[in-house]
Amino acid sequence: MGEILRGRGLLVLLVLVAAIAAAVPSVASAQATPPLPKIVKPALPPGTITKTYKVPLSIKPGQNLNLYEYIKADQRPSEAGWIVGFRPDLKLADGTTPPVDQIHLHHLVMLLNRDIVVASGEEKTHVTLPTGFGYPYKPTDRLMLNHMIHNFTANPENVVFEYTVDFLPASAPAAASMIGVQTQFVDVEGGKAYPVFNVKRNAGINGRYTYPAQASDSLSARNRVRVPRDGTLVATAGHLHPGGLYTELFVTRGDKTVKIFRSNAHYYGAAKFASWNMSMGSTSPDWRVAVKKGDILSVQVTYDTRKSAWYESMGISPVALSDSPSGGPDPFVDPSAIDQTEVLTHGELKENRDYGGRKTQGYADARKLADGPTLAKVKIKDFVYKQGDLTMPGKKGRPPLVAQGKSITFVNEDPLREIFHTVTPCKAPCNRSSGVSYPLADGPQVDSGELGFGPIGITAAANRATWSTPTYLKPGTYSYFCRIHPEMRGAWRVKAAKAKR
Ligand SMILES: [Cu+2]
Repeated sequence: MGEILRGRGLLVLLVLVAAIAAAVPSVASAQATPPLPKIVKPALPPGTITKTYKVPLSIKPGQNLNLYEYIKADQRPSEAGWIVGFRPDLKLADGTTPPVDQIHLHHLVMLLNRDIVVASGEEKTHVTLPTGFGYPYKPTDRLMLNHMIHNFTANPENVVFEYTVDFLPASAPAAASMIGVQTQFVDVEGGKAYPVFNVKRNAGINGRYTYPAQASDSLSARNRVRVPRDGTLVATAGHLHPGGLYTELFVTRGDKTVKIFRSNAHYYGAAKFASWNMSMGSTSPDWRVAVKKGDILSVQVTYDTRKSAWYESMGISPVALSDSPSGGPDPFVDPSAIDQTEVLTHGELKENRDYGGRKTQGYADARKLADGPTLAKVKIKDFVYKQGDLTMPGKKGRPPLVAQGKSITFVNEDPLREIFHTVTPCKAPCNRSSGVSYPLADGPQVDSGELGFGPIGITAAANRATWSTPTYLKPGTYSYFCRIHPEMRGAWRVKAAKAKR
């Protein structure tokens, strides 16, 4: 993605992304979840310095953009050495942590020169390499942050990306015996700058959908990475989105494939499978897998599809590969010698706990409202659906009508390169409070996509401003929300064709 970078300093690249992870459901589930693993942190080498750096960022109302910027000299270690640990966080300017349903960290990726070092999302998995391994670092390296911070509100915000680094200076005696690692970025949508795919409700088998294995385009093999040298894999943890159950990492040599780690999403609280309130299982400090140049690493991810569709989902298992072989079992000789124990890097985060779904006076039940006007077009402007918005009193709030067999076209008239909106059906009345699990995409399986524009291939934008409802919908009142701004709710109504009089 370096080619698209321009300018100096703060680089506002319009890659937009989208996210949404937030649009998720509130659903208790009887399905058994894996037991919660222990929180384990490898010992830090003697002489390691732990320091938190702050990168202030201004975000626009409703922003959901994929942006890049250089980390300045005073925002990073000033001497050469080894990065052995990394913990991301996002704060408001006053030092408090915003609730995830208001300011949401869709993803952040640290790039050292052209290599991804670490990546995280709202689950904020910590990276601590096994003792003795580190990412080599020099102050002259180019260090960049790729972040997508999603502002669910219509207000501008000043936020601070905070990252804490465990850093072993090259001058420390322990540095002499360190072994370098590089991250192999194994991603189900590898090679895409905005690597997402959609999960339809009820897709897969028995409410579980595994991507790309069950996708019709699974032969594209974007989920593979060739190991560049003989070495040892020393750490991995999965990244997925709400609704995700686990990622699985494999290694293939010749015609043999061995699973080397499964990273489960460990959900907390009542909204299981439907929120960011989870921690990802990571490898234990003694996990090692010896690999050879030319081996293929691949990943797949499994989502629960019983309650909701999951738009713009991810499945990634970045894995640290040592610079030189440093031991570990050969997976093709003795796969049972690979330690499959999962550990957690942190527990429940309080900012992920507001599931939403509470009763509120804020929204009408559109099923009980009188008919609005028959319209061919509904504008979306200033974060409001101009006819049938559930927050609008009086006639403006009544659902617009469309005759069965016809369409209503929604048109985004907010700034199309900055503010994307969606029309995403949710089960009526869809009038409860917003949170990390509400609303869900649990209505008819249609979706507008993100109405707006951005660079093709690196953006979440649909690259159109309009979307028309399908003509096959049966008579009824259809409620919907915006996946980018879940407090935006609306409805339209399909009327049965009249019998001739
Ligand atoms: Cu919106």
